[in-house]
Amino acid sequence: MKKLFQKLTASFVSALMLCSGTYVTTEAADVTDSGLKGWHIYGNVDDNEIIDICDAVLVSQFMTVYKNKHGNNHISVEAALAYREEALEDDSIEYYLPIPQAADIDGDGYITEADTICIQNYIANNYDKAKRCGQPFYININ
Ligand SMILES: [Ca+2]
Ligand SMILES: [Ca+2]
Repeated sequence: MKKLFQKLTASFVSALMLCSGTYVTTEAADVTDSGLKGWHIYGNVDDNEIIDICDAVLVSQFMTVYKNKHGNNHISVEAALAYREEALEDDSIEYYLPIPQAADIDGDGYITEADTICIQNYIANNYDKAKRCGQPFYININ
């Protein structure tokens, strides 16, 4: 188990290199206020076609940036939504979650390291430890 975690961590770190700069895609940039409404998939936080390591990296980077700005990384989904609104108004904010609700995979109302671990488990086919990752959900707001 420890070995698996180390392996996951190692691949996660190398994915940091792979994903940095690529997560801010036109798809993500096109997400507008109304882009929240509709079906989404837990874990697919950047709202592209797949759940991959880039989603976990984006959540981690968002948590780091949020902590630097606000002094804590106990980020509620509501706080991430507010930050998203801010980011859509301010082009200088690079790291935000296009679909914040999709990042709260364990359903505790907060976006934490535990959620990124769920994504990593999902990618590694450890579905029993992936919580809601991969499950669809509907956002009924404008
Ligand atoms: Ca994705
Ligand atoms: Ca959570």
